[in-house]
Amino acid sequence: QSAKAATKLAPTKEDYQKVYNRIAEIIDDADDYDCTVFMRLVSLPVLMLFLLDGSFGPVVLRLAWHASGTYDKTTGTGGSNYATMRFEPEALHGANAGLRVARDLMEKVKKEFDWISYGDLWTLAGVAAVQEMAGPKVPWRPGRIDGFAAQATPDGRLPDASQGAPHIRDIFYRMGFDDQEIVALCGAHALGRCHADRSGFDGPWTFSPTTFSNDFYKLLFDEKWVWKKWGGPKQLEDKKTKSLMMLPTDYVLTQDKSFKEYAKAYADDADLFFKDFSAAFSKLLELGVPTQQFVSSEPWVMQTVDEQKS
Ligand code: CCH
Repeated sequence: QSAKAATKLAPTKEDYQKVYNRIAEIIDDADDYDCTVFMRLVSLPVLMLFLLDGSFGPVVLRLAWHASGTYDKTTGTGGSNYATMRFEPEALHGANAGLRVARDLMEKVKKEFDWISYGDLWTLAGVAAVQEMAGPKVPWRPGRIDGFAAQATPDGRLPDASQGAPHIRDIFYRMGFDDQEIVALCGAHALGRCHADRSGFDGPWTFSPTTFSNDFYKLLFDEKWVWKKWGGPKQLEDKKTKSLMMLPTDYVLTQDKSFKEYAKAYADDADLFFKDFSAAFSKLLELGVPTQQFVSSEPWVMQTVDEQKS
């Protein structure tokens, strides 16, 4: 009895690896998933979305980012600690449109591993999404606690894609990032796509939206980008195939002198991008978490599903 209670109090790295594995299963193998369980877990429209997007990885990664990117270093509020996106009105903030899909998927994991906090679960899911989609290892450690609705953050802390360099700097400097880290983080747009019914924007950034790569930067420089003629918000499309998109904030990475220098370096060197993305993303996921809450002094490196097979 007491040994069991002790395990419950202090889950080990192996326990978190089990959670990681379950997340990986859900984001990668939905088509292998027992359909009846799956249908109870998500609705038919969500299942359709999976089939369209090919993976839940990108939307789960976006959940981890939006749960963390509310941090304000001046007041010490926001960030991943309290998982306040569970509460309204934060859940309904425009920037979080569509993330219900990801939160509902994670709810299934939470039911199976009820000892994990939502903040740890969502950030670990971001790590699993990056690693399972062939990205770099992202050091991560648990320790976030569940908070209350009163700790939810005001609207407007996440970036607005229709704006320019001053806005991006305002938002990311507030979190404590510099230009290099901003550019590295935005490379996550190699993954996933915009959904007209969520953000108003439409389309993927790359031809391989379920594989982590530096293609986002390569395409930014290699393709000719023109404003898309359509009724939706201002976005760019590649002149050649018209099948890819860039947000105004993405395009700014090639226009602003300081951003451009880093974007070019990442277009030329995938290893450098992987290294810098890993460091910046790991930092992002810890924003707002008091150091003494972490269970380990050093972040852990979780194993991919493939590594565990060999
Ligand atoms: Fe992002 N992002 N993002 N983004 N994002 C969108 C989708 C994804 C901005 C705007 C948007 C980061 C930075 C920024 C992902 C990861 C990151 C969408 C479309 C918009 C709009 C949402 C939709 O319609 O579904 C802006 C603006 C910025 C910075 O200025 C950062 C940082 C990260 C992660 C580290 C991922 C992944 C997606 C794809 C989601 C999906 O469902 O496919």
